[in-house]
Amino acid sequence: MEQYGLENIRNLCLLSHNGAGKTSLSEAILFTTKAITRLGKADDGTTTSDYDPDEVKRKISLNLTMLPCQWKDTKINLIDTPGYSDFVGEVKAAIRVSEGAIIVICAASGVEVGSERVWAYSEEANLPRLIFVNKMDRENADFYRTVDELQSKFGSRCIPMQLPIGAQSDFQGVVDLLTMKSYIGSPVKEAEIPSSLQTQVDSFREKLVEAAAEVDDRLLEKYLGGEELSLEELSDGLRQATISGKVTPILVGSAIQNIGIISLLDAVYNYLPSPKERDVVIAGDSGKPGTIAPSQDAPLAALVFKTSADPYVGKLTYFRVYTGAIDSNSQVWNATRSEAERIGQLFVLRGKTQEPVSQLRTGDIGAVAKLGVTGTGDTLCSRDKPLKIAPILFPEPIFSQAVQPKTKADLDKLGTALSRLVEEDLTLQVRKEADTAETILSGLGETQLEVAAEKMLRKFGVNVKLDIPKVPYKETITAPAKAEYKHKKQTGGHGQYGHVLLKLEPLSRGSGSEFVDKVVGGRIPKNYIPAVEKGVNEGLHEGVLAGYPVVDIKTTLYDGSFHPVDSSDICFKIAGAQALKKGLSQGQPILLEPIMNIKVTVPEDFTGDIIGDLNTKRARVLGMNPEDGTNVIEAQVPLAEILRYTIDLKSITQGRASYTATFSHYEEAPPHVIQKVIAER
Ligand SMILES: Nc1nc2c(ncn2[C@@H]2O[C@H](COP(=O)(O)OP(=O)(O)O)[C@@H](O)[C@H]2O)c(=O)[nH]1
Ligand SMILES: [Mg+2]
Repeated sequence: MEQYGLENIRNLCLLSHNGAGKTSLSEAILFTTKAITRLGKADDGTTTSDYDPDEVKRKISLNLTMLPCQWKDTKINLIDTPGYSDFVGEVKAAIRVSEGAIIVICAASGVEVGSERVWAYSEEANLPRLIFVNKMDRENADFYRTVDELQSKFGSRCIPMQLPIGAQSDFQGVVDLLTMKSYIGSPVKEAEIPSSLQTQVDSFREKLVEAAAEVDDRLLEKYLGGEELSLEELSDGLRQATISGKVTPILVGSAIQNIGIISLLDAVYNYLPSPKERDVVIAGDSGKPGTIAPSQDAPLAALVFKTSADPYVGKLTYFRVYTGAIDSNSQVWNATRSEAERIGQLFVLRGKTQEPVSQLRTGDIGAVAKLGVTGTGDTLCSRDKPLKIAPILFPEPIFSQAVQPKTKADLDKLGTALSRLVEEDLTLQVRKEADTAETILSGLGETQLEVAAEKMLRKFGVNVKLDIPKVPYKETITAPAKAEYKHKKQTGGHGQYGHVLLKLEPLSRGSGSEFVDKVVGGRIPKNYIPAVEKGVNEGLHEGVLAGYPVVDIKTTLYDGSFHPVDSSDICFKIAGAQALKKGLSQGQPILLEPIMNIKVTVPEDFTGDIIGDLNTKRARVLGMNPEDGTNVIEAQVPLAEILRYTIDLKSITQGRASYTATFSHYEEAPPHVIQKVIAER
């Protein structure tokens, strides 16, 4: 097995809007580097990357996929990622373990919202990147329009280092502005620069040379002095500029036609950093982050960035080594959980293929099966020198569905299946809603939850239906009321007798419920009082309006009577519950609904549309804070109105907005809502 030095590794993720061609490009890269011998097609579900049955079925990527290959003397750990916003958890994990990224842009569709999003993520992560303008062969492909759009959205640092030769059905190849050579066709042939392109080539080369010279004073001086810079100097300058983020080189090609791939690989090789050039961010002592240098000689530190669960293969743990090395059949220390972990056979994954390896060294990425305690985000290290690598920050769930098992057998296996899913995808969360007795699965969007449900069936044989969650309404009274109930029965032997008088009073919102015993003179013996309270409390579980729990109420037991032989706990419990029911009906009951605080972050142009939509949702807008180009709208809105808000927001803004919601308080529901809820009950 070949081992790669730190300088000879590139951990590289492909990022973009869904459909720009990442998966097709990853396939072309594997083919060009001879990691595979047949070029699969995304549309046929035959790519190395989209091997998962759910991906094949939907013809989109749902998971990050490791696709290592070799270019020259360097190992490229290529990571394909999904473009849908529902799956950003995978994108975040891929970015976290990469030193560089290729942002793929469709030459016909331009810079779409998903690409703006991943651009922002790579900015956050300080990730050097290249832009690949793909699909130059497509109808409507326009390189120069795309470059203008890139520069207006991401700034003038986006600079072409190639120009296309021809476009659409006439797309033939690329001109490299650094080497000043043309490469056409597939397999690629070197050619003359077409004379028709000369003016453009000269003008774009000028800009590239200037940008490459600017990062280095010595080069700049030479350049300003009118001296010609050598290819090596230019290349060095461009490398520095790219790694420092001052320049993002734009390359061009067609994944489907396998054009521009060699130049792209050369650019990855020449201009993107190796693991050696990035310090490792660790969670230092006392929680303060620090950095350490990546080193092969240091003790082991590896970050787990993905866990996949398979009922047959078992659990597969993906990790990246940041310092030291990890060996097959060894023992390591999980610093996150403070537990030892046995490592079996190590693998390098390429799509679904697992290649066994004996060791993985600094900078490299691999996987291991069947770990015991380890989960995504954990650090594996040496017990003598424990440390924690800064964990991956995943977004909080914003969309929830109720999970309903179809049969009793499905119900029995539901818990296990759900905990596996949540282990695999840290953007999913499961909880039991006590008030509605529903199991709630939350995530980032509808597609993600649908895929999760399909996975449960396919992998764990659990059949579920997803539904909009019930709103946990509550009930209360608005007027004081008195109620009396006498439970009296004469059957055969000795009878039943319990008699109570209750006073009910409304309490302020958020007070809960209170029970007070004001019985005097032993009119109900002390030992029966707890039974009355129990009856009242049970009665409070189901209100008289629509069966929702009753809150914010004070119940006073002030009188009653008993029978020396026929009275019992159970009789007083029944009397308490029944008296409460009568009292609730007389207390002008109302329905309370949960109100949420929401914060919507939206581009300024959409502010009006968002406010308009919120107004149709019975929202109270509390404030607006403009922040360079975006607006943060704060509002209170009933939960019932925003159960599908992610979907609404996406359609209003084409995915340009995001929001968070937290519970605020309960509030009286308006009459039309009460009527609807009662009718549904
Ligand atoms: N014409 C053309 N189509 C492409 C090219 N690259 C990808 N596609 C098509 O674009 C669609 C989405 O491709 P895919 O690789 O799945 O995109 P991803 O979502 O970014 O992974 C598929 O129908 C591909 O066949 C290209 O270079 N030229
Ligand atoms: Mg894809």
